[in-house]
Parts: sequence; C-alpha cells; structure tokens
Amino acid sequence: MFVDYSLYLVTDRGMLGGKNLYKAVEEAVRGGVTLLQLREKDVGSGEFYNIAVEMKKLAGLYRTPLIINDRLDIALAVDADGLHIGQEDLPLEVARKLLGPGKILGYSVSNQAEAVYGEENGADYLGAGPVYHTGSKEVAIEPIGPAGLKRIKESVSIPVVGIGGIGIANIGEVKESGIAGISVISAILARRDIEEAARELKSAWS
Ligand code: TZP
Ligand code: MG
Repeated sequence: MFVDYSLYLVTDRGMLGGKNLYKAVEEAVRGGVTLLQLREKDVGSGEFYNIAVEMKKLAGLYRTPLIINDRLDIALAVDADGLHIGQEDLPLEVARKLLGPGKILGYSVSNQAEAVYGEENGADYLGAGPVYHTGSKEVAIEPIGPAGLKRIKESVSIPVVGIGGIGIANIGEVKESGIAGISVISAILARRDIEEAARELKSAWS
C-alpha cells in the first residue's frame, strides 16, 4: 500500500480549545494533511471506539489513511488502516501478528538500536523523536535533533517520520535529514486557522 507520510497529523483534543475534533481534523485534511493518527489518552474503550468509528468515516471521505494510537483492539474493531505503538506498548511482533500483513504498523523510536529493531520486527514506518522539546507530551528523552533524526533515517530502509516540536520554524532543517515526513500535533491543532496551518506546513515541506 502506498502511503504518503509527508504531513502526518496526530490528534489531541486537549489542544483544540473547545473546537470540535472532527471539524478540526476535516480542516487539517483540507489543508493538506496526508495521514491521520487518532491518539486518545484517558478515555474509556467505549468512547475511544465511538470516536474511532466517526473518524474512520471522515478519513474515508477524504481518502486519508487512519492510524490508531496504542490500541490494537480499536484499530481492528473499526478496520482502521493501521496502528501506531511505542516502546511501552504491545511487543511489536505481537502487534504485527495480530494486525495482519495488510495494515500499516508504526513504531516510536528514539535511537538507532530501536529503529533497527523496529524494521526487523514488522514496523512499516518509524516515528522518530522527540526531535525538539515539546509541550504536547511528557517525554523523558532528550531531543534527538535533526542530527539524531538523520542517524535513525540512515540506519533503516523503511520510512521515518520526525515527531516532537516540529513546526514552520524548523521544518527546513528537519527536511534536510532526508526523512519521509513530519508528524505534528500543536503546529496544526493549536492554531486558530487549522486549514491554513496545514497548508503552510505542506508548502514548506514541498
Ligand atoms: N510523541 C513524541 S513527541 C509527541 C508525541 C506524541 C508530541 C508531538 O506534539 P507536537 O505538538 O507536534 O510537539
Ligand atoms: Mg503508545
């Protein structure tokens, strides 16, 4: 399956200042987001499922692949296009086996050893970071910077997307690392004009 990783939006309802999640995501997709990840922390399974069902409809309307964060059961239940897991989630090879070969499996990494492990154990792409300091997630790891991103990219042959603190101010040096795309929360969702924010990032990337 061809996947365009260039502008990958990760959701966070906490960033929206009361704005409707679906409306925000629709604006982002209209602005050029190529891939969506539904990331819901602190919600029950029922609520996560309901949101995922609606998000799947929206993603389908715009032919944008939908990836579910952390929850394999939700990804399977809504027939999402894929799952994204990190170092503390289900073991990668277990997720790969249960998800099946036809779905996209993403894996969060911060160094080359994790990246190589990811490639060898079934990941289709890697989310590498945090590239910069971010206020969107509590991360214990020091930012890897564009240089760390480049080292990770060069250690594998699967697509790598950068994540963490990426925005219009640093997108140039991130792109120079040769990666497939950027993954962002606040640079799109915390902006008042979401569609415009996505459009700016899109054109800066290309
Ligand atoms: N994983 C590593 S950093 C991060 C996640 C989910 C947050 C990215 O958010 P932002 O606002 O683009 O820095
Ligand atoms: Mg996780």
